[in-house]
Amino acid sequence: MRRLFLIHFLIISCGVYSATVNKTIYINAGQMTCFDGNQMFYNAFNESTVFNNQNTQLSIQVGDSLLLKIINNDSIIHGFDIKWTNGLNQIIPSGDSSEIIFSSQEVGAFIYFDPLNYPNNAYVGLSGIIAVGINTNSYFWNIKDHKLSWNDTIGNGNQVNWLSYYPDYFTINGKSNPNINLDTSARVVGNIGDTILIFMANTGQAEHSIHFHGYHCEIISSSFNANHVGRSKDTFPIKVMESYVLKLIPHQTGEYPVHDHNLLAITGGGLYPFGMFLTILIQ
Ligand SMILES: [Cu+2]
Repeated sequence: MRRLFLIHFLIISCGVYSATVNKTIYINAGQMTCFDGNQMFYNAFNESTVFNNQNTQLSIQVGDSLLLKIINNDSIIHGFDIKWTNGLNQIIPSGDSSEIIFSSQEVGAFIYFDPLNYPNNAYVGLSGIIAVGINTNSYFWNIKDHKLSWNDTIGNGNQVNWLSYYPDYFTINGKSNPNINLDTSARVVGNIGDTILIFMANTGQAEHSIHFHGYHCEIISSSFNANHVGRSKDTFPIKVMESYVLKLIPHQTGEYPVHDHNLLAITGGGLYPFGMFLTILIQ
């Protein structure tokens, strides 16, 4: 009751609508099962102590405050940070927790991740998206690449040589084709004229290039190149830890593919087309 009153007071006194969003996420360890049944060591930020290889999608409005509690449910020390912010860097021992407050005055796709032992902990799963400025037609693509044999190596506490990284599994929101089309937070379904927002981040360790068939999108936020905002294109190169917010206003009906133009990333375990491949359905 007191908190509600406080929020109303803030709204009135500031003259803008802003809210505090409370969330708790858990750092879990587990196994990711690939489309072909292969398994690899994995970590993720989940909404409960039950492991799931899809990181929690966090979403707020411009000006909102995200009050985030991070609980380390893993057996080793972890960290927490948000890319392109200063001073948040947290260290969280096993069984311990930390709280942070995050807000942004601009639309954006912010990457939250574990900065410890970088990039190993972020690579084995601990990297997700905070979407700022969502609308009712918002979708989220957390893009990751994996080298199956390396995840267990890292999970066992050993080092890998990133100069020889050659990934063999590729996921969006922890899923690959065809399962990614079943993820309603990822697969765009809409109508002509809708204003659709796509919050996209590359939290893997390889570069990608996302190609839309049938439609162009306008960049409304770019983490690496602010001067690219306003560009309308159908292909979006996305570097490691880069993010975009894209606006899509469909002009035609149909079902069109979206995929990585690096065709390696449309494979899984060497098999095509079990990687970064989904479709957009406009009715
Ligand atoms: Cu293409």
